Amino acid sequence: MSDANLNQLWARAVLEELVRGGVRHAVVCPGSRSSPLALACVRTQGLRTWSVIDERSAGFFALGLAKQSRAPAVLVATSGTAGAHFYPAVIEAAMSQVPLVVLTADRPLELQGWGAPQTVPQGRFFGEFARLFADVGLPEASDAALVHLRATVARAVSQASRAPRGTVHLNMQFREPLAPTAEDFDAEHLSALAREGRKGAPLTRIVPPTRQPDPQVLEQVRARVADVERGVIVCGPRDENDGFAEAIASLAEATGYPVLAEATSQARYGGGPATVSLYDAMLRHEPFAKAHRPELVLRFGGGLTPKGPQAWIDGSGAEVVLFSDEGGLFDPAHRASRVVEGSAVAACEALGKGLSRGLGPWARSFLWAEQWTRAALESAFSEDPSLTEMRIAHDVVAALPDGANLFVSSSMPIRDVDAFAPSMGRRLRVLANRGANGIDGIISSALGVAAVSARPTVLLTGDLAFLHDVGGLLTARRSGVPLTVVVVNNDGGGIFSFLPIAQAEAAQKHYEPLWGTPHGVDLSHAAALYQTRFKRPDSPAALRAAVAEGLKGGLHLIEVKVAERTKNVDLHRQLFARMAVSLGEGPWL
Ligand SMILES: Cc1ncc(C[n+]2csc(CCOP(=O)(O)OP(=O)(O)O)c2C)c(N)n1
Repeated sequence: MSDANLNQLWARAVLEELVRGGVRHAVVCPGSRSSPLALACVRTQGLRTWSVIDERSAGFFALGLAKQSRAPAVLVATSGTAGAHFYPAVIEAAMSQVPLVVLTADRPLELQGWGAPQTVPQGRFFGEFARLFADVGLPEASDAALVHLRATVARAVSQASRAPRGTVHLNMQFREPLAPTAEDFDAEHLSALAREGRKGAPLTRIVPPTRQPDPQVLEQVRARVADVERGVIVCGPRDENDGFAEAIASLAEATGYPVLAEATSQARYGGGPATVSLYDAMLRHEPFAKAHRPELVLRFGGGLTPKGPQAWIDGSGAEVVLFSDEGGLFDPAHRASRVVEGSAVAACEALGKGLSRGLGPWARSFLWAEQWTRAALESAFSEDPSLTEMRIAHDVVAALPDGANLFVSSSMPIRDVDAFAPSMGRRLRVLANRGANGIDGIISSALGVAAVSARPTVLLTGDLAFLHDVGGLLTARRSGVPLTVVVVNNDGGGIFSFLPIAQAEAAQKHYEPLWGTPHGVDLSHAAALYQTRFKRPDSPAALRAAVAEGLKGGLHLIEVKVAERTKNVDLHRQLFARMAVSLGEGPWL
């Protein structure tokens, strides 16, 4: 299709370069100034365009798309405050290395700074959270301008996709006409390079160095591993879909080290025989924790969600080696004596070379503890059929089929999945927004994951996180993407009941209005507003049935009302204690 006007040509060049740079999904928010970009999105081959009304939801939806597909997604907003609503998603993307390309449409230079409507300074909207910002200037029908535009876009998408991945922001000015009305403009004299770029390839392909870990350092670490029997492998949050579970399983077999696998590490569900999931409970047993202090810790991914096990590692006095795919320094306690950058999978392969220790008494002691704590957990659940927050986390995970995706909101749901939903043979992809631990954009993020996955996706969320992004249900309804949302409704922020603020005498009368924040919202009304199928199960069997129904397709909201928040704290303590007690008095090794 030929370009009706210069804006069309300009916007087409941008989207062509993005697709040639690897972008496959565009999330477009409605607006007038962004019309050339919106039209270019739907007209560009190889790009799927999603329409999202609320820019904050759009930002997180794009984050979910990119998190799941591991490829950059593009976001389009009109001028004014619109693009600013991408900010929280941009922050999460920066903190968890997710590639995004933001395009904000802007008024032309002559309208800026003089009170024109919907005109605000949009340069560097996202401050240090953007890996690159460029104001690409006004459309111009010249070779120099178009080739520069194409090169700038090619550079931007490459910047978003190279380590450390994150957001790039291009601000794009457009004069009228914004609609595709025919207009005379001098395109005939343009070179083929300016008009079409390099068909099938970006104008400039920037090839970053392959990020292989340093072989010499790996050899030094490998030598330490060969010397030390009391080592552990610790896997924190990591989204990559690159055979990590298999690589870790082989490393465990080679080193004889147990694998403490966080729920969102992609090494727990479908992990190998050395997988330890219930470490939170077992490390609460002080004599057990003391007897199992490691001498060497091989850490992968981010820090562990539960504080206790992370503190156990940090306080163990062990030599800690941190493997960081993209250079992120997840070590606030400064315990790592080395940080080895580059592919974690490649590191695992190199570290295991020539070693074949197998799972001996040291690893088996952890695995034995895993069995006992698991038996205690299961027997507690079989004795009491009430739907506690821990039980919901456990049962939702257990209800998922092989290959399913689970998105989990921050605060108690992620902690409960980590603590009470042990590994199983089925492989699951478990994701959470743990870059900044926000409770914002959760429905939209999960929906983005679902949108690019052929497998079913379930979201497990707290009620405040749900209400924070309830507009995400609008995105869900309009997109037709299947999603099952399970809300643990404790009528407010349950996590705060575990913190000292809940006990502070001087803050008592302010606790509920400022921290507990009960809302009394009947979630069935949200389901009615967004035309979502709704269930409110009151038993584990009913919950499993509701999840099974959701997995068949469509948009489902499942609300589980749970015990009051203070009681939840006691229930957690009791279950943790019961699991820890199952380890007996030792000696274990
Ligand atoms: C955007 C954002 N605002 C505020 C917070 C602080 N915060 C952490 S947990 C939490 C409460 C979450 O409540 P809910 O989603 O119901 O989960 P629960 O704690 O009950 O499990 C809040 C407000 C945050 N993490 N992110």
